[in-house]
Amino acid sequence: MAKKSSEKKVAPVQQENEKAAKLESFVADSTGELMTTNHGVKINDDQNSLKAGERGATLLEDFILREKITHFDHERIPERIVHARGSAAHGVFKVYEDMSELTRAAFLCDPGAETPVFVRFSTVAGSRGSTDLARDVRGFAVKFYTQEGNFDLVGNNMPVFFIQDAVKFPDLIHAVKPEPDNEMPQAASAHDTFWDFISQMPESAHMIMWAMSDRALPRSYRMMEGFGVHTFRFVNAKGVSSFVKFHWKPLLGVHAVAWDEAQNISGKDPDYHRRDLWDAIEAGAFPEWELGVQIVPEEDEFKFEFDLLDPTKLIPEELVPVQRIGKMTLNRNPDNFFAETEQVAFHVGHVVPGIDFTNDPLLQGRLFSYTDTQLIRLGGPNFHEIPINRPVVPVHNNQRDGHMRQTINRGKTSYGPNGIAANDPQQAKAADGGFVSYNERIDARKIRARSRSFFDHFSQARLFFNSQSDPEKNHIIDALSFELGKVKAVEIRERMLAVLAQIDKGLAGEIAFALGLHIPKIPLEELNNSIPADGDRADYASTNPEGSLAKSEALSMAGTIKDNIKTRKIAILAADGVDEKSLSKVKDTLVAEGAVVHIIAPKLGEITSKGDKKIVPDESFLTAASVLYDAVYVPGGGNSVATLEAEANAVHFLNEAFKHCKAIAADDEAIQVLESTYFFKKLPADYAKETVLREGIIVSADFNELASTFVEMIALHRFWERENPRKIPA
Ligand code: HDD
Repeated sequence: MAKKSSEKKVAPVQQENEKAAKLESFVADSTGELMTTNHGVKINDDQNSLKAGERGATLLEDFILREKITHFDHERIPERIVHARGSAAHGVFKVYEDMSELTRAAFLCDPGAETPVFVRFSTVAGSRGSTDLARDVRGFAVKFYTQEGNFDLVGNNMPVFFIQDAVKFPDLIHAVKPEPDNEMPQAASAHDTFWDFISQMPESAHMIMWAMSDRALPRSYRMMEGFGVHTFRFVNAKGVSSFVKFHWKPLLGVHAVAWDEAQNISGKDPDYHRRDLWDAIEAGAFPEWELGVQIVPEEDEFKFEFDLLDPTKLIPEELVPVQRIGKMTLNRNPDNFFAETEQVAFHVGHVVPGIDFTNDPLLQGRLFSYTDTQLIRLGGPNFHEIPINRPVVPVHNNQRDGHMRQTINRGKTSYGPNGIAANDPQQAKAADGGFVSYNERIDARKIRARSRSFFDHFSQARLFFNSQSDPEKNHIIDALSFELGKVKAVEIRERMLAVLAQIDKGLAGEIAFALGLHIPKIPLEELNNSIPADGDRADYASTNPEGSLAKSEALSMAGTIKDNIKTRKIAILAADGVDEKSLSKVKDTLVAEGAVVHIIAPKLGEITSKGDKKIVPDESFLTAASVLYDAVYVPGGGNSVATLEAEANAVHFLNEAFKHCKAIAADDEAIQVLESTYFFKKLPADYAKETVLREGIIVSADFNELASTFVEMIALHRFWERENPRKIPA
């Protein structure tokens, strides 16, 4: 008997919102149901095709076979040309205070309103099946289902972009994607075509510093900042506009992994970020971000050393502070990856009254691209009718027909003005929520050119580099040495050195050393090769002013939130004979602090503690890897310690955790296991006097002290100072 639909699982309360309720009407759940064709006919045999005799040929008449195979043949759609690999979640957004002085956007004016959101995070260059941990920019696209229609904030985890004009976007993407003759390398910027392009486009210098920094290797999507990148406009009910930059600030802080670790994670778990997001939401540890805005009054447009319309520039937070105006919480995983995550169609042009565009030439080009791409990717002009893309408010206009049209528009008229239907649907007055474009004054000649105010290509790249902590600077140097080391053409490497020398001579010098090259002297007017055929080089020369700000704290991740261990993954290494008290004392403290703890043993099944208690490990050394955890603890227990000490995988686990600068704790009894590692052997003979033996390593017989110090260490995320000198085996 088929189960009644009323028996279906009901979503928990915190997952309810208007969009979730609307999606529910499209959800199909086959629990307890009988199998049918797409036309509702019940299927009796889904194992065999219809044949002319038992051993005969298949009959064309077999509509069940034909329907099934045909559907299968058409299951794939083109992947996104960029940001192909992503994962998404549902959630809600709430503004803290009424923002109506700045914007008439209703969802930003009512602190009581809860706006449903759907957020998709992504890498940029890799294909759908590539790894999450590629060195790359991350997409951070938010669809707000507001009462005035959808607002999409289609941003990245970096506040600037590679290019200043959308006309160069296809060139940028062709350069970074795998090379066209052999489709190599996948999901990586470390190859000739990318750096060939970048080395001729000094406007990329600032973004390159971000892309080569640890920002390109997030520990988690939940620990990334997001940025709208462009300067947008807020417009209030009186028509007064101010410039606005959007920010997302993660409440878990901004954290990254090490490059060596990222490369390992890509092998051990290419779905690392996807899994992390999914698991956190399933566990009820809902990721949260505050929405921040930097506001610049219209009259201050020309007050800065850079042009607000230039997407390769940020507004330093020291000049214009970020006001936190609301909070977004992701609280529900999608039901179906394809239907929701793959079919969601973001568009930077989806704005609501109160939010408007500026003339940033990158933004202007994007306004064309996003609808255009959905036409091929989702197959026609009705992609807005796909459930995930529908607004929560009704849609009424005179657009009709087209592939896969779902709406059954009633009535005779699909034009306006009309007399037959009393002119419905009627246009909305501004007072009734009609969108009115900002009344910007424009008095200009048509011109195909770049504004001279965009030609300072290096001062913010230098500001970024100077604002980094020493470990972060080292990581940038290592990243550039790696990337350019993968470039085959020496001329490209040399050109890049000349570009980097404009940012910082020390930086360029270190990379030149790693590459075994000298920095060529290329004058500023010859660095930029992105000039029109009739252009005069001098008109397109980069400028390189000093810049009045030496440092901006907000650009470094060093000072980020480090006060909790919520959702951090901790490994406990154990074997038969483990001291159960030593294990559970620390485990309980970690779990109470919100961490996720896995017991890792030589094999799956059960281990037996010293006191004969059965413990079920979560992973074995075969399935787990140090790079998938934030910290590691080794409990006591004579036999367990002896097993781990002799277990190469356990020792490797610790060595690797050390190399990646993670917190390590051990029960005093388990000190032998640490002594099997390479890093512990180097301690002075009298090390036992202190419990914290060196940065991020604690050994103690006092479980309370051990657990609480371990928690503080894990909260610090990493002990990057361990990398000095940066030559650590694993
Ligand atoms: Fe874009 C997708 C972000 C410049 C053209 N872009 C896409 C996505 C994000 C961004 C997050 C994935 C959305 C999703 O998850 O579905 N893009 C940016 C940012 C940019 C930017 C922050 C610079 C500030 N993009 C940009 C330019 C163009 C495009 C200049 C073209 C002129 N972007 C696209 C696209 C994509 C896209 C081809 C591919 C899939 C899609 O739109 O839906 O239209």
